[in-house]
Amino acid sequence: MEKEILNAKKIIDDSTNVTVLTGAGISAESGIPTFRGENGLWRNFRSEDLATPEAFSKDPQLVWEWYEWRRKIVRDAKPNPGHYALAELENQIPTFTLITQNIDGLHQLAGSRNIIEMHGNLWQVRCTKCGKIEHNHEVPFKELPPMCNKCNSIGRPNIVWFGEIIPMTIIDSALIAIEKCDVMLIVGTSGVVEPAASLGLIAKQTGKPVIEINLERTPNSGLYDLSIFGKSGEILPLLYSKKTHLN
Ligand code: BJW
Ligand code: ZN
Repeated sequence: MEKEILNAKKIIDDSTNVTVLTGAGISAESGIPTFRGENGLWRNFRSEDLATPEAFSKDPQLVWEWYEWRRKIVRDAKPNPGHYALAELENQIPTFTLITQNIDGLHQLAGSRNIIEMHGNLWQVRCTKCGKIEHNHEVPFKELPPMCNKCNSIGRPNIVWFGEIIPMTIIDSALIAIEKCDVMLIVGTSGVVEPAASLGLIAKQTGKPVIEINLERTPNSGLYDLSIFGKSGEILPLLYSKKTHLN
């Protein structure tokens, strides 16, 4: 593993434009359950049963209770060394883009700035009728489901569910970041949910080196230039040179 880490470090050191894609694995060491691990279950429901517009139409209360449970976990969580390492990398590299599938906001808390949230944000509620988006940090909610303060219709999480389309502006920004980067890092994602799963492959097809950091192999592992298996909170801090801003 030491050899892979040195190789990855060299590629990153030689880069002036880095794009990173993160998934639930980077927040695992902060105590936030991943989706496809055994800890990803809530009351015996899988995320695929709850993160859909159909589940919300059928039982909005149930879906909101799931999100309320997750909001409590995230409220009590702190960024871990993996999040901080990416924030530090952003300080050291002239152009840096962080594409995340996570909705937990821990990258922002760690200090990352240029972030593209592909799947939305846990702290935003969107009105199902007028579309107004409100920031809401209540845990627990004063009323569940939360209602729109403009038109009093039911609110939903401002999150992209299965079968829903990610706004084109977000996909475009992610593709531009990939097109312009010198290297792409893929951290803590199982690589099964599209379209995020294809981003690393797009980078690869356009000739960019792609480095994966994941606890275990994924279906895409063999396709990348370098795979480093282990905890992202332990590996990411090893991947950048500890430069001061003066040199
Ligand atoms: C560690 C670690 C440590 C642990 N250190 N690592 C093409 C083919 C087939 C299907 C589709 C397709 N295109 C679209 C689809 C349908 C669907 C899809 O992809 N389904 C698949 C399951 C097959 N995609 C969609 O519906 C998307 N919409 C779309 O494409 O619209 C157009 C369209 C619509 C309909 C048909 C066709 C086209 C929208 C996807 C939205 C995903 N939303 C979710 C949930 C909502 C958010 C929420 O409530 O949180 O987002 S799903 C869930 O999975 C969540 C995550 O962001 C996402 C990805 O999961 P992630 O991050 O990879 O987590 P895990 O748990 O899977 O993996 C964690 C990894 O970390 C593991 O590998 C561990 O080993 C590792 N790990 N500890 C490092 N310490
Ligand atoms: Zn409204």
